[in-house]
Amino acid sequence: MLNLVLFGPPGAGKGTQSQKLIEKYGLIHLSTGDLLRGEISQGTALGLEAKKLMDEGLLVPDAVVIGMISNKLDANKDGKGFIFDGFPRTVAQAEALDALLESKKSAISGMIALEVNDDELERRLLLRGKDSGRPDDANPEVIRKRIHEYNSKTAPVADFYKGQNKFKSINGIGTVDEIFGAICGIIGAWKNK
Ligand code: B4P
Repeated sequence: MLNLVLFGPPGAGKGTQSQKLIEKYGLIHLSTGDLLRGEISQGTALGLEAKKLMDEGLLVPDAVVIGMISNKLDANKDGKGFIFDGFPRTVAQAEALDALLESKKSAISGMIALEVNDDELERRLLLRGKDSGRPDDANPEVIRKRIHEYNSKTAPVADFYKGQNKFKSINGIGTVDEIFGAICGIIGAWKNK
């Protein structure tokens, strides 16, 4: 089973690369951002609570996203593995994910981080905001808040996986295919271990 955490700041290209990885490896894609946007579009109580925070560029509470991921793991027991996209975003989420997987006799294979500088992130997200309709992509102030949340709460998650010897990082600037090639190289090395 291949359980991959795709990591990086907002706009690093996690969602973009996930689409290509699903096709190549047949993995199940678990994006907490997509799951939360699904709750918002259905108008659930969870979605209404999440929307306020997301529109401000803030993280949603750990218990909410951990509960969503737990449900999805239970609903997809027989897959070839998972891509965790945008999750875990805090150390508490990383610890909870380890415990959830351990209870299913599984584990994270590794984390791959996409490195992109702040100016490029802001450029990409503002560009996407022009036609995505995502309120959190439309406003430079909200984008900067998301990057700040990443640096203060999410970046430490990399140390969590470094401590387990499961961390790799690559340059997230380049063509989508170049970056995909670098990710596949790392996965290939894990599979041959
Ligand atoms: P997410 O939905 O996870 O989104 P993201 O971080 O903005 O984007 P991603 O890195 O996937 O970028 P993408 O490939 O789309 O989070 C949204 C919000 O949800 C968070 O701010 C938070 O409030 C909440 N949330 C989600 N998960 C949470 C959690 N676990 N805990 C708490 N809160 C949570 O790429 C971006 C753009 O760049 C696209 O337009 C793409 O076309 C472009 N791009 C991609 N690769 C490129 C390349 N190589 N060159 C040029 N452009 C590229």
